[in-house]
Amino acid sequence: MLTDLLEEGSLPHRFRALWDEIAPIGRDGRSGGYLRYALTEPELRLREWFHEQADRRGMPVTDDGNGNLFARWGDPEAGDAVLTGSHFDSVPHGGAYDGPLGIVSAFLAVDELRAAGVTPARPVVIGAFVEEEGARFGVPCLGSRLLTGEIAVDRAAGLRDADGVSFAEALGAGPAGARPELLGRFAAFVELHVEQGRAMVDADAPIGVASAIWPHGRWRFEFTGEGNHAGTTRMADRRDPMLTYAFTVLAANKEARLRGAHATVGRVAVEPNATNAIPSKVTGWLDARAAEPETLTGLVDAVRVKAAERARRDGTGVALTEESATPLVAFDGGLAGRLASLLDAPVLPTGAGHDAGVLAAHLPTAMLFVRNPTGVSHSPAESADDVDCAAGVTALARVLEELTCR
Ligand code: HGY
Ligand code: MN
Ligand code: MN
Ligand code: MN
Repeated sequence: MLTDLLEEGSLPHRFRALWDEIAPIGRDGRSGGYLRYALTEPELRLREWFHEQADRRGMPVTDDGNGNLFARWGDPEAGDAVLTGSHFDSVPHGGAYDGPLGIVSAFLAVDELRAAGVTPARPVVIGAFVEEEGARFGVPCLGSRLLTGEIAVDRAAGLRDADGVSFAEALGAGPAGARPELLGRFAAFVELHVEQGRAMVDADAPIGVASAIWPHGRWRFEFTGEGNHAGTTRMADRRDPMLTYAFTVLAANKEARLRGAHATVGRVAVEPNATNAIPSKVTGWLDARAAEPETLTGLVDAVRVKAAERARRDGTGVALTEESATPLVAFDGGLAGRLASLLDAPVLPTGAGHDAGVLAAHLPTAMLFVRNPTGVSHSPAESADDVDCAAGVTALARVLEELTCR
């Protein structure tokens, strides 16, 4: 076993031992990626694991009524808590580290502080946020948006997965929505996350601190045409939405490159989805991101205009709906600077969205990144070295001590 290769009792060894408890949960045998959709069997098992870890440490767990879990260490009356943690859910066939690394590291950081005899002057709370990826119900950071009141309860409750199951049904109750009395008891939030890129490799640093999250969003394009027989319909008589869709994907790619932005169409639905039928409808989801808000707006507008122009030419229809949008998140500069100097770590922006990006509008928030050797994420190939993960635990422990004991 790999664990035998690491020095017995060392932090990398302890990280690996705890990590191996969850590594098999939700892993797809064929792709090696993870199918940990919110509130489905694998993620529910991870929630049970969360309760077990908290129970083992005498940390009471509360659920905010939105599907977010919170485990507390320390006296709740001692003051506002320092929140840490992340999410369990994954994108389809996603990586092992995106999300769970922040939760496993938080439990180990509490262990490190206890072993050092630290008694926090204010509580430490470990959070597990529901549906961060939006892979099941379509809206990313659904749990943190509910907690902060950023999404209407009715809209969240009615979101449905591919099988038509609503979020409320999956949760087993209508989400509680905004919990200002709970949110108000947090003094700060620090999310540790595997880096989703190669900046730490390039900086030759195991740990980094986030400065900002690029503005980004998701837009649903619905292309409609005339379903017909693939074999008997002349090319000149067709109104084929697949053509308009394909052109729009190419346009998004070109417009993004022109602007130094990022555009991805990774999900498409075709009706009736038959090899020998011209589609009647093609739905494509655009994920667009850019360093500045005006660049993002310009990109989406350009793609919308190009799609409409092509639709006129193809005799098809096109409808565009914004499904979610996250503005530029500039993390608390004072906090980021304080943590960067504490950890002697570089500060860098990210194009990836996080629950920290939602909470940053409501309380002082920071992110710690753990080096990802290849930078690959949202893929079975996502990885992180145990030694770097252990460095992440140590960094998080130091940050929690800094924020709870001073
Ligand atoms: O999509 C994102 O940026 C994040 O990983 N959920
Ligand atoms: Mn992700
Ligand atoms: Mn994530
Ligand atoms: Mn996140």
